[in-house]
Amino acid sequence: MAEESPFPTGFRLIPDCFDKAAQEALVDDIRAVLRAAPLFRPVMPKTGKPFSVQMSNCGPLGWVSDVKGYRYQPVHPATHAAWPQIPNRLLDLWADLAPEAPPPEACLINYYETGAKMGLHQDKDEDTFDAPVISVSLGDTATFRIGGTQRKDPTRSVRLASGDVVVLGGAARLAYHGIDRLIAGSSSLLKNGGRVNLTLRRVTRPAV
Ligand code: MD6
Ligand code: FE
Repeated sequence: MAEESPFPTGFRLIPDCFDKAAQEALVDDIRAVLRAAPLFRPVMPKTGKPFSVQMSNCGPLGWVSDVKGYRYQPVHPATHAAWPQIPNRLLDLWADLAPEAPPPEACLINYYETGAKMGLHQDKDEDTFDAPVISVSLGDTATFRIGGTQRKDPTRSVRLASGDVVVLGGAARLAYHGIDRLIAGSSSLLKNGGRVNLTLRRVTRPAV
């Protein structure tokens, strides 16, 4: 059998980091965020092609994409209101897993309906790559693909189930990664199905 490419150093998967009760509490937190900052469907820079996922954010900064490009901004693109605060449950997760890092400034909320996917990308719109990116998956299981720091590097895939946490730190901070597909009906956490992924990031360099 062909050997699988190794996970990059600094990639960490924590299965079942949130138990069922904690997942339900987190879903309630996110529903409250989305009432204030509704999901929107971003479009690709230049082409204007819509993403298959819908997005929102919480935290002082939110990641957006439109025909002008990718960027972080302090307000929702449609309502122009400041993003809601990052729920304490997620700040606690960050403090546990990245105790050395300054606090996260952005939490991107990605909502996948069945059939949605996310192409291979690097998280590189931040001013600093010192802190890790930490993600939480909720709802249907997805296949996550991860490679190296070059797009052509070999990749491998791993399933992310509800409650799983991924840390991309160290050499894996700039690893290419994406979501190939969802396994429809694999979770009953979200009443309409689908999957939510939350990614916590530090965006700015802390003042020294
Ligand atoms: C997703 N995740 O799981 C997409 N980025 O839906 C990401 O793009 C991601 O899981 C950086 C770090 C962890 C991630
Ligand atoms: Fe990412």
